[in-house]
Amino acid sequence: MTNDGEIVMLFRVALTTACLALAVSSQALAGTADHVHVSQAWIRLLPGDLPAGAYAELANDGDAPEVLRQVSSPRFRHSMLHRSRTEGGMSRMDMVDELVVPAHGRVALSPGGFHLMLEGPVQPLQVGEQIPLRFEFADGSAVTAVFTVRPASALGPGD
Ligand SMILES: [Cu+2]
Repeated sequence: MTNDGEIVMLFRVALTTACLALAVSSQALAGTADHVHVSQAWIRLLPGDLPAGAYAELANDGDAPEVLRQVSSPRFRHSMLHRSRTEGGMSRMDMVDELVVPAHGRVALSPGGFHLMLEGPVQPLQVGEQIPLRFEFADGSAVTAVFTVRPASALGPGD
């Protein structure tokens, strides 16, 4: 004897399970940017209310380019992507909308080039502190890296 109600019920359970699996896998896709590795990460602490520059090396070991769209930190009210350039002997900075980390390539955030500009610290920073910065990419993935606070005289991550 067939029980139609039971079959419908089983079908519903299967459908719910399929939906759950789909939700979980899309969440995994939008999760950690596993292909992007951040190293040599440091922040140059400037006196007073001056914004701090943040520098690092981004490496992408994936087969597709990763497009950096946004950076944020719980320690700063504003985090921006900038690019320095020299124009008529003057150093200038432009806002940048995105930064492409090529497939199997790397990009340096460095003084004088692409860099992050951190403004409005929630509380004063101390040299030696470790500050988390979250990098968000166009595909919805993100990666958090820890930056070491270095003095204004620092030239690199550990000079
Ligand atoms: Cu800047």
